[in-house]
Amino acid sequence: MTWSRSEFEAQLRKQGSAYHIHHPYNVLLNSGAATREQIQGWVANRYYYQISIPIKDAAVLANCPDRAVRRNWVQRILDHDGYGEDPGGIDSWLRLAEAVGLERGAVESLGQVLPGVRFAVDAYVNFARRAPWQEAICSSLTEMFAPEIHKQRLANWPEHYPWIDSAGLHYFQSRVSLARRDVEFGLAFTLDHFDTRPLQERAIEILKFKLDVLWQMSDAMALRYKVPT
Ligand code: AHQ
Repeated sequence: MTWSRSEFEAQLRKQGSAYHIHHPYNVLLNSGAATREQIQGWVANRYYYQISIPIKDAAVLANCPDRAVRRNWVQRILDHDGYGEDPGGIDSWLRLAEAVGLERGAVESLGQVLPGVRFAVDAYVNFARRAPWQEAICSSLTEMFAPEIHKQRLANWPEHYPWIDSAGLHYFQSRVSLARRDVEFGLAFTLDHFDTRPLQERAIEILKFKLDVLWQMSDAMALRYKVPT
């Protein structure tokens, strides 16, 4: 029996209980108890995710013959790589890196990126390369839960980590509205495209895969930076 549109959306949103906002690493970061090393390790490792997003989105475009979808999706690459005067999200992440006491060059060298982080991120990029482009669009829907995690950082980090220059938090601020904009398109597309019960179940499976990508990244970092899980 095919889920109604609202039931399908509810089933997607229900997966939020597995979002990495609930991972002990994220809980620690927002509790104020994270050490400088745990924060620096997280920023240096997450950089690999950030530089991989435009590659992932370019893979979606490369597989997508639908001009209207490409016109919307291409914006995501510009959001990260920058466009014109806007240096973009990857540059903002490097500003975050400097704000937490890391050297730009050291972060760009990827020298601290853990195998488990690299493999999880590469699994996401390779999924976007290999899967039908409609499935890759669906996999971005972990962003349904992203505004909350960015707002949480903006609310907690300045109070808990006064040593972090608040200008470095600009990336989180920018993502609150960009994630909402991304989800507006991605969710509507997913609700339209996955229109039989088997396809709807597949969409849930895809979302669970991407939730595992994010969770695994935090697991790898928790092991290396001694965050109890
Ligand atoms: O900064 C993030 C970002 O640019 C994206 C793009 C999107 C995608 O295409 O999968 N997902 C995503 C996410 C970003 N930040 C993560 C965070 O916790 O800071 C959350 C992540 C996501 O929810 O998928």
